[in-house]
Amino acid sequence: MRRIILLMTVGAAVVVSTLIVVSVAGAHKQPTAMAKHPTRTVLIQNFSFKPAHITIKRGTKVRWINKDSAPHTATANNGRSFDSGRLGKGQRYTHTFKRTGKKPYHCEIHPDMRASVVVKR
Ligand SMILES: [Cu+2]
Repeated sequence: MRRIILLMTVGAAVVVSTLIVVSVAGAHKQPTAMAKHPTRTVLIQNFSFKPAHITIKRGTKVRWINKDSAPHTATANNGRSFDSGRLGKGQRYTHTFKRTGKKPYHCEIHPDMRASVVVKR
């Protein structure tokens, strides 16, 4: 009889500790991962940005890829929002747009190369 009581006690202890472990593990579960920021690609090709004008949602990443042999930059006209620096052939630059508004930009090396990103909410 004593042995049965002992077994039941041990059994109950195992059940209780299992419940505690499960609930603690559950509390530590991460919420489902948020969707990654979408990415838009702008090619720099034949001395122009393609597409030259894009409209994106706030939080979108824009990736410029230089397809030309000539070096180019993607530089915000205001000189500080973003600046790729000199991109050689095949090089890329990514910027995440966090603020709304129209962001005109150009190539520092070829100032005739003009384009813009419009960021919406
Ligand atoms: Cu250029």
